[in-house]
Amino acid sequence: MQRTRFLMIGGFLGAGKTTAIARLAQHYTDQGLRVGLVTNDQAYGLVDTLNLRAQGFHVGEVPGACFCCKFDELVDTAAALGAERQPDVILTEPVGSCTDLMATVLYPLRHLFGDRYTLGPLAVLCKPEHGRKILGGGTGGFSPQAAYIFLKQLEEAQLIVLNKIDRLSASEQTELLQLLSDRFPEKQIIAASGTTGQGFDEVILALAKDAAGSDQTMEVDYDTYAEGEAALGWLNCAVHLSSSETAWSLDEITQKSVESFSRALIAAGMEPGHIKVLASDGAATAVANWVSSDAPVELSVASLAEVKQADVLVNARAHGAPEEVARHIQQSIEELAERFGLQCEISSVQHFRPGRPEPVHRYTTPEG
Ligand SMILES: Nc1nc2c(ncn2[C@@H]2O[C@H](COP(=O)(O)OP(=O)(O)O)[C@@H](O)[C@H]2O)c(=O)[nH]1
Ligand SMILES: [Mg+2]
Repeated sequence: MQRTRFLMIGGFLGAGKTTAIARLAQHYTDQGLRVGLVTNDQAYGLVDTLNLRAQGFHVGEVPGACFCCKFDELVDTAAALGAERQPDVILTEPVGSCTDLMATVLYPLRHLFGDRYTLGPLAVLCKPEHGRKILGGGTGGFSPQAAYIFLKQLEEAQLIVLNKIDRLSASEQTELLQLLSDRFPEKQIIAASGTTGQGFDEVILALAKDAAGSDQTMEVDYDTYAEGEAALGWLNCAVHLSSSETAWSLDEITQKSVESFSRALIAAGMEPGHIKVLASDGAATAVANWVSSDAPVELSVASLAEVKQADVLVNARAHGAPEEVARHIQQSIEELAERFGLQCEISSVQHFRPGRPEPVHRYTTPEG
């Protein structure tokens, strides 16, 4: 049996993983390969899954906890992608607050399911918005424990991709590359943009190589890791917006909703990891994102649709208490709806701090 290439693209919340995975999936599809994707999050009702499916990809999801805590579900979800025909490539996106993926997912996968999968190098995207501050010795507006996770993700990478270079000046790019190579002198580092495709030829070449071997897995202080995750508030909810008379721009409302969240969270001093909203009337889809207090809100998928109703999915991860994240976001969406004369029904609200990671497997060497 031909084995499936298993690739994992990690990186912090909002680093550009979903965008990069969509680009890579399109590349492999254009090569005539069959591609499957797996998304992952601590919550249920994932913007990423719907976003990638709306782009026509074959997507499975592992919601409710990180891959390491749901290893068996990851294996089952990857297998289910091959129910009709085995994929040539599976691209996986771990939740952006997760680290220690070599020891808890990739080594166990190779050891236990090496007959099914060949592993590419673990690629980790460096998010420039927080990278400059955290690599420079700060915490980027997060707790020191959350900054610890950011750095551990890069430390275990077999390939580092400095992402979003299209929005960096030449001097910012040079500074970030220097900070990365000073800290990780042994690693391959590629400057790229998931949006424009710059640098992706090099990323694709690197992903085609075998994963570099190492004798030991990275040391991780699980108390610090757990505190870092618990310092983040998670909010997912579904909202139905409707109007009885006039149609409205789905893109404008999607963008404005994230802008209103950003104003509320900035006023409350809560740094965003990633705030994302996907809105759909069933036919057209719009997605807007906000990834850092000093970055603008972006409409990453435009629908160009005028609608009278839409289902809106909100996934918010920010530094602070989950009840506060939930309160600010619910209040903002209600105010926005009122301002635009829309009816607003909020449902499926979940808010929580991620629990302590309890990996199913943790290998201390590649073999066990
Ligand atoms: N300018 C720019 N924006 C990007 C790039 N990659 C992702 N983004 C934006 O960053 C935000 C978060 O991207 P996403 O792929 O959802 O990040 P994830 O949380 O790591 O999956 C979205 O607004 C994307 O459009 C990039 O290379 N350049
Ligand atoms: Mg994502």
